[in-house]
Amino acid sequence: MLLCQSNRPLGFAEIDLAFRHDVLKGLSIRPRAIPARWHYDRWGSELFDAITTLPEYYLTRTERSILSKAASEIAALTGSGRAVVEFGSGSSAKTPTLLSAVNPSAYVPIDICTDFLWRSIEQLSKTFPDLSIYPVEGDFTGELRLPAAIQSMPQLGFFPGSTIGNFVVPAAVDLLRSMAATLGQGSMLLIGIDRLKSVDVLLPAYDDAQGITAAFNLNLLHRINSELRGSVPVDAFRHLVRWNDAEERIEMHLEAACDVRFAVEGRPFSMAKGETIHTKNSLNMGRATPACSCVPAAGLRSQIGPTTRDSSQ
Ligand code: SAH
Ligand code: AVI
Repeated sequence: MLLCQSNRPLGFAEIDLAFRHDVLKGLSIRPRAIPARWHYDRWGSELFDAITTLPEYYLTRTERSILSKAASEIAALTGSGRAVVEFGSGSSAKTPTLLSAVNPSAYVPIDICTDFLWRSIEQLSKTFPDLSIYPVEGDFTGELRLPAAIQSMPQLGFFPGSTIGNFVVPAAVDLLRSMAATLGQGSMLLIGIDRLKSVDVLLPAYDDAQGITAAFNLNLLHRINSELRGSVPVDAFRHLVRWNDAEERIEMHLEAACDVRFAVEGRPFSMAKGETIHTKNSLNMGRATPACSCVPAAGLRSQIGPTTRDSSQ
């Protein structure tokens, strides 16, 4: 965990246009690559939720345990009464631990997956019936305008899940700058970042025995077919996970198992057997990945961290 000090949301139509743009561009460039954020339609979010409970995916249980252990340390630094703004809230599964510790004045979950966002806050409002919740549907890679009701409140950004690891270093710095701009002067940001560990632990975390992560990755192709008039032969692709030693990162790809031809939004594409679409990076805090250096580079001041080690990390 790192705790540091420190528009306009995209609507439905703009998110659709951004998806179309990123897919058409990503299939045209070499190497082919589509940003990781498009994994999260409703089904992708359900699958990610299933991933968080897999024995191989240690990140969620480890981060939960660190949050519980560090709760009073975090609360002492933040004080109470801040509005908690969560970037990429998903199922908000880790949020109750933080909310209970910091006694917030409001909660603002931000997510690109609208369906999931609303379902999650329904659950959360049962646990915290007196808490004001202001959901924001949008893409956190740009500066967002937060709800007027919280603008006069001191804010605490929350960015768990090692989602920052999905961004290579220059993009991670830009992302933190945007988040700082979204939160405004005097805010704090709590970031959860995974530590570098053995490849024998990392690879299965992204290539589990039950094939849930494979389904999560392949779902991107189903999404292209249903939302962008695609004819991608999904069965002709396989989930491929690689350790990139030079960049010290896990990479997720979709590999063509044979020569394929398909169309997306009326545009023809062909891929030769073995060609891949790069769909995600997961970088950890390690030697070649100075995740901590992103914090000062983005103009933020580090307060604590990297903090707690957990025996299961
Ligand atoms: N915070 C949760 C969920 C992490 S999964 C946890 O720690 O378990 C990543 C979440 O971020 C997903 O819910 C996804 O929909 C969301 N997300 C990914 N990229 C995003 C973006 N660019 N803008 C907004 N939300 C994004
Ligand atoms: C939330 N997040 C940053 C996950 C990760 O570890 O990269 C997403 C994920 N995708 C597949 N497995 C996990």
